[in-house]
Amino acid sequence: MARKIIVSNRLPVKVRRADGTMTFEPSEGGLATGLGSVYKEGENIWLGWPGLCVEESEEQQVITELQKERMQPVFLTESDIKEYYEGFSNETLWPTFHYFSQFAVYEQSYWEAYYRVNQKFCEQIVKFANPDDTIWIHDYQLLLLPSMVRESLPDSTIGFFQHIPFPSYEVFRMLPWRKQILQGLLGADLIGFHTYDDVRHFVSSVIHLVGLAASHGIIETGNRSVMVDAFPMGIDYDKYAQTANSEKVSGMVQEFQEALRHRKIILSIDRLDYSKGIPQRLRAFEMFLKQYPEFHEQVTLIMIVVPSRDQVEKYKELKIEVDELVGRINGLYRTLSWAPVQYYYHSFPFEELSAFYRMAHVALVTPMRDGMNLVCKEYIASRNDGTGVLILSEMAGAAKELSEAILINPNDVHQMVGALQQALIVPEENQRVAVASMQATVQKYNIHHWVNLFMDRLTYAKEKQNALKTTLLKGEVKKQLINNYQQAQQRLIFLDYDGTLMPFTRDPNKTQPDEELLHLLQTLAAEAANRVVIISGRDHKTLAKWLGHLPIDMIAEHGVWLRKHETEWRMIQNLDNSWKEDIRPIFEMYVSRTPGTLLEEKDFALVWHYRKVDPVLGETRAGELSSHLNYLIANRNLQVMEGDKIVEIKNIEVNKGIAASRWLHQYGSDFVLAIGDDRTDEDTFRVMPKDAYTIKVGNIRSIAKYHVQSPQHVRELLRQLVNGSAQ
Ligand code: GDG
Repeated sequence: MARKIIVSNRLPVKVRRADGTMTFEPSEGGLATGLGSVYKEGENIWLGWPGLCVEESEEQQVITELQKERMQPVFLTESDIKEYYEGFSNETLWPTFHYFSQFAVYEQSYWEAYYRVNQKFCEQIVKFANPDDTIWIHDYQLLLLPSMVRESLPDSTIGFFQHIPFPSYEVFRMLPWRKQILQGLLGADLIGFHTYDDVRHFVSSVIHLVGLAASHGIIETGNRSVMVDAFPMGIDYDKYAQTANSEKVSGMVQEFQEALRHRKIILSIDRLDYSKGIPQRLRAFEMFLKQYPEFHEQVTLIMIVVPSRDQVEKYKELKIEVDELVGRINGLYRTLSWAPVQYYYHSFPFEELSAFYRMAHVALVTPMRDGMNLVCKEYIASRNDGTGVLILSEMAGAAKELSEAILINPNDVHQMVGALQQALIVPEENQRVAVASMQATVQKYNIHHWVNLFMDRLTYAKEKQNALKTTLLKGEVKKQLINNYQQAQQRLIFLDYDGTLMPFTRDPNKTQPDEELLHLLQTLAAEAANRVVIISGRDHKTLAKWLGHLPIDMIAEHGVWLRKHETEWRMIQNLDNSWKEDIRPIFEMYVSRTPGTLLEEKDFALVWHYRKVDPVLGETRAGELSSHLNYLIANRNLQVMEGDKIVEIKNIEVNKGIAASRWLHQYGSDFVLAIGDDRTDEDTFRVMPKDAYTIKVGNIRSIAKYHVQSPQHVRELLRQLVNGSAQ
């Protein structure tokens, strides 16, 4: 039976070692709760690092204990943790992805460790997974894992979710290992982020850095399509709402309020991290106290900072800065009976946290960047009396959903001061309206909703992929093809040129055939039973120059020009090309507006090539040009086509299918093979007899029966036909 495997850097468990014995305690984070419904069922498991470097002699005990909770450990050494986790994950990726590139460390040994540890995870997965399992990988520590797993388990269903932001392409491109990272992720079937902005940034990076095409959240990788979408993560709403209502928490609220003399509470909770904007928040509070002395002794800022990554230099510096700021504010404003900032540098048990949420009049959540931020959602869920004010940074993913909060820019200290003042005087009635609306959102889009939504979309992505898939030409099918070839008396072989026999180059004029290809075509065509037809969109003069000396037939310009090798070139019919005079200036205008593009003029077609320009600009202009042309060609016998980085206009009677049919009618054959990569080759495939072998290059979406990955694979197949062996 297909299983589900959750993979994350940390397992949801706290393993501790005291006096030589180890203790195991499940950790009750939101993700663990949400995914509980997934990994605790059937044979499913959660795989990750247990959070402790264990001796080899202890490993078996850890495995046995964790297996009871359906977890499988990946053991990491101290140097793995130092270089992969603290190093590459937290000193390279974390700052870059949170727009703190100036803090990013580019260290080759960190990258190597990151690669090595991702491989360790992969080895563990492969040990436990079956080929058709569903694997859900989490977060930025494991960006290379999807492709590594894909290589070992090509048919598995792989989902990936990133919990932190994906930065704009302009920031992401600064990483020396940017391309490997994107390629690592593209092994997944579904890639999820918290917000649509993250999706956009990721897709744009893929388009620019990997050179793949994407539309409507689908990236075409050649042999698979990868879905990318936004899945804003939620919290375990009921747990927060119920705990806030519990007697124990009510008792705590009363006790704490008395201790704080019933002052208004502003609450701030984060892990120690520069992305959370803690110093900026303190400065805003300091300015607020300065500007609004009437609030002195009236409000207390409870600031909880949970220790985190304290081995990393930047975090040590941040800790010192926060300590100093708190000291300064309290030093300036405190009185005998009032400390403006109640600062805690430790974490609290869950119920005390709930009490803080319940008693806070204002939650001050002002990260500089945050993938989502769950603290603000937990605050909203805990407001059991329906009051409360949320001040929320627009740089947090949560701001997209909680638009009734007071949204601020954390770089604008004056705006934050204004928001604090406003929050403290908002009438209760207005508070209730905003809180009710936000509660409805947080309740509906809770953690269970998030898990189900992601899993459903993952199933859908895989189904869609399978439905469109042509079969990869390999193994038995390939042997059969070669067999049929060998037994045939008369063979007809249609081969497209660019993208099929030759890989694309940035300059279409530089794709002349290499020696190997010429030799291969020569050998193939020399066999008496073979008729080899090159069927291309190129102009006939170029084809004649490059391939004219070979004993092959040629169809040029999608079927305008035909040449049987025994005869001269001739045109398919009397076509009109007077339209070119009207249309050429439009193409010229696009060339003049878009440096790097060029106009190719064929006898009965005009082509605009944009392979060398920024891919997004190219697509945009191509769309403009196509609609411009489509408007002009109404009632004319012309057709506009968007191909691989080209826009082409040509006579409608011309297509590769019509041309290929002539050969099919004229030459009887008991073996027909057609190979092509382009949209225009679909016309060829369409007219082929039922028992023909039709092969698409580089993409699985096609009406062809089979696909191969690249021109290299086409050549390999042709070589095997010539040599009569399947490898
Ligand atoms: C990453 C992304 C994204 C905090 N103090 C205590 C305590 N906490 C709990 C909170 C909350 C969690 O820690 C913090 O979650 P956040 O979402 O706010 O932030 P990150 O840790 O940075 O998480 C973030 C998240 O992943 C999920 O995708 O939202 O953007 O950076 O649940 O309640 N819990 C207890 N005591 C504390 O003192 N018990």
